[in-house]
Amino acid sequence: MGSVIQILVIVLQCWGSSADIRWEHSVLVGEDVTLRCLFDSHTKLVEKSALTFEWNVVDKHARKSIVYTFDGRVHENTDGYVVDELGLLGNNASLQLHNVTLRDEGLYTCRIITPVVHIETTSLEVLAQPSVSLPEKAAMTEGEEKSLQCDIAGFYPKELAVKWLIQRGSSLAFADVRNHSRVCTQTPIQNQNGTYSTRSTITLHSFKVEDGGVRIICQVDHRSYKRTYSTSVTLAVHAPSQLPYSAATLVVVTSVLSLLLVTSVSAGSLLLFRHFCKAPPNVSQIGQASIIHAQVTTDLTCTIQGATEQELQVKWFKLMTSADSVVPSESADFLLVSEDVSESATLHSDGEHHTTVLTVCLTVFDDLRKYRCVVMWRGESIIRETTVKVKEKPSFLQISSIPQIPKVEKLLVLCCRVENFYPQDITLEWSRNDGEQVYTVTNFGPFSGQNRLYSVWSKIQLVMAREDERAVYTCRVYHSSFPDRGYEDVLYHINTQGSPPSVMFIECEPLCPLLNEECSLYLCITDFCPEDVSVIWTKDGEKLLSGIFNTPPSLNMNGLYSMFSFLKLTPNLDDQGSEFTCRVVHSAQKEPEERHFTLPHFDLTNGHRACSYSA
Ligand SMILES: *[C@@H]1O[C@H](CO)[C@@H](O)[C@H](O)[C@H]1NC(C)=O
Ligand SMILES: *[C@@H]1O[C@H](CO)[C@@H](O)[C@H](O)[C@H]1NC(C)=O
Ligand SMILES: *[C@@H]1O[C@H](CO)[C@@H](O)[C@H](O)[C@H]1NC(C)=O
Ligand SMILES: *[C@@H]1O[C@H](CO)[C@@H](O)[C@H](O)[C@H]1NC(C)=O
Ligand SMILES: CC(=O)N[C@H]1CO[C@H](CO)[C@@H](O)[C@@H]1O
Repeated sequence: MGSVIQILVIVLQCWGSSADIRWEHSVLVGEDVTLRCLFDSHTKLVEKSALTFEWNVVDKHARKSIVYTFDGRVHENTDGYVVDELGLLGNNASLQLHNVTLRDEGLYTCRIITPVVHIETTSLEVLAQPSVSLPEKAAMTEGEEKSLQCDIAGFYPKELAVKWLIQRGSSLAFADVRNHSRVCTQTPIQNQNGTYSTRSTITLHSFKVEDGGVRIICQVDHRSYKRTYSTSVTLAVHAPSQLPYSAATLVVVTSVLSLLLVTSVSAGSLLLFRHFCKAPPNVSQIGQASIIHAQVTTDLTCTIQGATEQELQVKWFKLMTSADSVVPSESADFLLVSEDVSESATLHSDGEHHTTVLTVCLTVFDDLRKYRCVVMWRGESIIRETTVKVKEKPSFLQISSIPQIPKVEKLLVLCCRVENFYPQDITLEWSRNDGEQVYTVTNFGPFSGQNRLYSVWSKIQLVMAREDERAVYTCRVYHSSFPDRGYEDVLYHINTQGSPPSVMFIECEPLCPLLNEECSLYLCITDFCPEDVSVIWTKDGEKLLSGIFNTPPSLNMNGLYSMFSFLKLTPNLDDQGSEFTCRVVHSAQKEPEERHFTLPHFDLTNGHRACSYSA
């Protein structure tokens, strides 16, 4: 058998004067492509009947299939592959593929016996260009945090790099922690159609109100692009309003506190540092945050003592199981594969004390993934391993009631909705007036939804007694994603009267409107119930009918509604000094509330800017 193969090979080599031509070709999904096969161009016009050839393809999974055979006539022809038979007479057996899909990727071989053997091979790479989207508009309040998402969908191959840039006037720089921003990019997730999608989030904080605005740029590098692709959004930074909420302040305070804590811990460890003789270095277990939230960058840390930096080499690995590969693999019992992720790690050294930090950004799909830190020292490997547990806080946590305004002696249904959390384990407890437990509870779920997240609803129903009129019902949600106490309370205040809205002041975006350029006036209306509210805009006493947009009232965690009302306008010179009024009418008010805004005069010498504010 062996000798037969050998002879065949020799024969092929003797005949195949032009054998083994190799090409490489990249094509985008949906395009057409022609794979070249031009045989024996010295002799013209072969007899079609004297011609035998085949086209075969070896795909990504090393499966070979024959897509076209011909010996005087077509024998086999898989749909979608075309060879122009007239072209054959011109020594052209090129294969045409229409509307290429990811499945078409592979190594294509054309093998012709005329009787001279001719082999021509094309490696076809199929690329899918991502669609990249950023929000159209973005605004944030000075002193608060703002996250922007860049969604990148439908690309192939998986490798893709996302970078964020921040542009202020003419200065342009990559976003980094020194510029008050954090970036978190997901590992790409495979879609059903074989392409990948990912999301990158930039979180901005401590931004200051500035003239001219800030542009936030999401930059994507992918094999399917000829050059780097960029898309951007303008960020408007507003001065803080008098809103009572200060969640952002809380976040800032906690991060400052944790920073202090980290600093003092590492200062403490420095004191422990000593010189010792050359025993293998001490390598700590891998340290990690007590709770790792999905989509938030987090550090895995390992400290090494008792070796110089030159003697050490540190590598980090992410361990993957076959479960990570969405493409069904023939060898399903695949061994653990490790991916070297040392690129995302840093090593800080202080004498013989070293800290290696791997920064990761995980999704719930990474839950229970193992990470390994390998310290190499004088030919020895010291290995530490950890398993990460990824949590996602519920994105929605509210009590809704039916009816919206409870009535004495009538049925009242309260539904506590906790949506999009991970992992599945969750406990809900109802209580009345801080203590009395409510036992007749119906739970729905947890049911699983998109992206591996879970949701649960919990319902109680009661006939409202007169003494219930000022009662507070609490739905306490216990979930491992909540730090510290391990639970969060959602409150429902029974209120048979309804709550009138708090009406803020009218604000303008941009802060200084420009002549003949669109701007928006907006009003924030908060904490009202029931949700019906009427908002009327007037200009110099005349009711306005167009340019008004009201956001649908959204339910807050306190059971009350909030909304924004916008008025879009393009001011011209006649509009200077006009008075805009917004009137808010709600059933729980004693009388309607009005807010006024006077359009300032344009300063024609200063870029037609109108600014009544002294910046
Ligand atoms: C060979 O045929 C293909 C179409 O089947 C055509 O696109 C190509 O130009 C031809 N090549 C030559 C050299 O004639
Ligand atoms: C290309 O193929 C896709 C999916 O196979 C199909 O939806 C689309 O209509 C095709 N386009 C053309 C131009 O044939
Ligand atoms: C594949 O699916 C993704 C998301 O489901 C979509 O964005 C993309 O356009 C699809 N691509 C193709 C080639 O069908
Ligand atoms: C490693 O730790 C052990 C126990 O804490 C200690 O006795 C030893 O001296 C340490 N070695 C080095 C090189 O720091
Ligand atoms: C946009 C911006 O402020 N970029 C700055 C980010 O930080 C680096 C280093 O401190 C500066 O060089 C950039 O100008």
